Amino acid sequence: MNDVFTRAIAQADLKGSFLLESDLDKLASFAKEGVKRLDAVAALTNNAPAIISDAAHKLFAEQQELIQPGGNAYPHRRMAACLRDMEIILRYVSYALLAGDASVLDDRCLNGLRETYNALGTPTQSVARAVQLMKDAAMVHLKSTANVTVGDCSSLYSEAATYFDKAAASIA
Ligand code: PEB
Repeated sequence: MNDVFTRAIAQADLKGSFLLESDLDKLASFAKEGVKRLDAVAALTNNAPAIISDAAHKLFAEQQELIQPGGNAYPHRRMAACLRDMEIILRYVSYALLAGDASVLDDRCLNGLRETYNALGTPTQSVARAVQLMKDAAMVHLKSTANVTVGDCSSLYSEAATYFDKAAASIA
């Protein structure tokens, strides 16, 4: 598992070099913007139940066959597994956003996940759609200015979006 610091070190070490000034500039900006990042991670963490239930309601409204007999989210045991999976994916997205690096999401969550779903008979397109719907719900909370100092967080929004997109693309 990497974060922006360990990744910079690994890349410099591969070349046997000190960190370049440009590397240090990037790390300085990561540190300077750190409070924004922590606020963004807190927005995902504190609103996780709302993000998951909002996305799940939309998914099951769009794809009602999932919750009917024979559907992959029927009966309650499978519904519970589905909501749990959404929570796991959101949790790893929040870790990636904290680290500023997708490796924790890749290595501990997405690696082999599509194959797992294929083996379970869980429709991968539906899981990918659930992730996209979580992204939409998460963006509303990320962009909320309640209880935070208002600033320019556009690069954090797009970074967070890339983690959701990566998860959806790797499952679909
Ligand atoms: C991945 N999901 C399920 C299983 C596993 C995962 C390993 C099988 C074992 C179990 O049931 O616990 N586990 C999960 C994950 C990690 C992990 C992400 C990452 C570290 O360790 N069904 C739907 C929806 C979708 C869904 C489309 C969006 O109709 C999910 C939610 N996952 C779903 C369901 C099951 C499951 C298991 C329904 C149960 C399938 C079954 O038992 O038939």
